[in-house]
Amino acid sequence: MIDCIFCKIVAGSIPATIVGETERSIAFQDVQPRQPVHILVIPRQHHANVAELANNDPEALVDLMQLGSRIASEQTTGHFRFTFNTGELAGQTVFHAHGHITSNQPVNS
Ligand code: DGP
Repeated sequence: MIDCIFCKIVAGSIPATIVGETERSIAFQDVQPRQPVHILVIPRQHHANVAELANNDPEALVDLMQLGSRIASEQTTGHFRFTFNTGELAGQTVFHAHGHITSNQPVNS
């Protein structure tokens, strides 16, 4: 998608601090962290939200969850949230499916 900021991160045309990746998914630092750990995990392919991802490409969703769980185990003490804002009225502002990993328990705390 031409105007999708996360597609541009996937393409490498805008920078991001990437913390992990697979063939299907990328994890990177949120630009406006709300917790000491705040990572976004996205599918490389564009889907508007997690519900569409689940319906259209469930294997990609599993891959995203596995990558996110691995990053969370590396960066937190094992206490974290993994959330998907879905829809504008639920707070979604970027319409490329993404999970937020947030934690106030970074691994060195
Ligand atoms: P949501 O509100 O659930 O759609 O979350 C979108 C998140 O994306 C928000 O926490 C800020 C983050 N974000 C927006 N633009 C960029 C960007 O260009 N780079 C990075 N790393 N994060 C971004």
